[in-house]
Amino acid sequence: MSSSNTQPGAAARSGAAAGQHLVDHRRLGRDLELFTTSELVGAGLPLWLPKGSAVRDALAGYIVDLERRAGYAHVHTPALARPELYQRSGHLAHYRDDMFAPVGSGNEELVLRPMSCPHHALVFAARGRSWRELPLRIAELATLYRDERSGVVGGLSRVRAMTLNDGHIFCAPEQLSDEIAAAVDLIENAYAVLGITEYGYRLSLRGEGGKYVPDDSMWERAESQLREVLDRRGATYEQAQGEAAFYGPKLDVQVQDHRGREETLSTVQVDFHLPVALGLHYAGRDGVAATPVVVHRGVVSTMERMVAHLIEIHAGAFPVWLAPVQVAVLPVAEEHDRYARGVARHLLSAGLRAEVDAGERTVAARVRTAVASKVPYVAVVGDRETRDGLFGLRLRDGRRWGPSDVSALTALVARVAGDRSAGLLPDEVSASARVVKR
Ligand code: TSB
Ligand code: ZN
Repeated sequence: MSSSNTQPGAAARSGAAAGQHLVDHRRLGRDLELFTTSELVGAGLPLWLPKGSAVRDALAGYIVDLERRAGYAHVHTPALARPELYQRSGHLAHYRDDMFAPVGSGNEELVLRPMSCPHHALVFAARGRSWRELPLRIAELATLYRDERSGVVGGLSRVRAMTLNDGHIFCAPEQLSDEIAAAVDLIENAYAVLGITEYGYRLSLRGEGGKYVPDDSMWERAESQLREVLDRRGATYEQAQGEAAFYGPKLDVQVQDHRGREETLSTVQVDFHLPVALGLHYAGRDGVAATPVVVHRGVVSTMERMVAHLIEIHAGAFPVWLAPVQVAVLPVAEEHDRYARGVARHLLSAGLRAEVDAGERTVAARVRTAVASKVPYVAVVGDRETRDGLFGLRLRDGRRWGPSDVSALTALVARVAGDRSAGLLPDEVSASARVVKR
């Protein structure tokens, strides 16, 4: 696997060799109360706790906003469909092993979808389309179900019910390479904001056997389009036979987990098959009906796999905008509770995530808990703070900022979160003398 290989000729080196020591997200997920599992629910079916859900919702909000700005239209489609849809799309012939058995409802059978592409194709086909509407970019945070073997599921990274940051671009053949490149740009932008620096590209090609739709010329065209985009960027990439989707080759973004095992995070896939299988058409410039090409892409993967990876690379110390609790407010004694709650309410009403820890334990013990939970900012309020209305923040990295009034502190945290900055203080504040090392 190569590292940050957007640079031409970047040396192939593994994330582990580059010095990344990742922590098992399952352990951190439990310790930080992000998610849990229950035998009563089943293997590969994690329950997101409030703190994990806060991280996930921040991620989802970010990616939906990024897509909207990139010209995507978001839809909502059901996680069920009649088997006939998956018969026609080819999933039942080529992807059945990964699908749950149909569920009955009276005398009608329905399948839990393993992918949302057929549904999005029907969004395309909701009415006649013209070449003027292309590329039509349809996106959804799509809930999918895959019957992964219970032996291979674990934590959040491989699950059986998942929500994919999914999107399908319906375009004319001559728009294909620009759309692939734009999807790769979105991935690189998102990785920069999420703090993902160790990754490599993989061109996933078909292998032997009947897993793949036949039609050699289609596979060759799709593969050469992906190669052209990678080459144009000067990116290095690995190739893997037998890792394609059944409908076409993929440009996969590979990362490593805490065990050094490689997994696919983002993906961009070229598909000439689905539009034919579902009879998609648009009126071409010359008035003649033409068949679109589909680009399938997942920018930040499934919420499950991406949050697992973010937990591991940040060791639970998420950037402020993703942190489940952004500010912990600790009253020194009972008489400071009211004031502390007012501070938290002020932060909450500014859209921030704040929590009051007014437990029995000493302030020092509660500070230690907040630090162990990787909370970016801790505000301790005692006599002086309550009297003057001025207080300081202890930063996760050991620095301090303040004292200042609640409005200024709220504005500071809101700005760091709103900018989705990697750091804990805006640059010009960070440089100021009011920041002292502990
Ligand atoms: C991108 N039809 C395409 C879609 O339009 C698709 O479903 N591709 S996929 O099968 O490759 O899945 C997309 C991404 O979902 C993968 O790259 C991977 O990051 C993630 N994913 C796949 N299976 C699981 C799983 N069992 N648990 C968590 N995430 C998964
Ligand atoms: Zn798809």
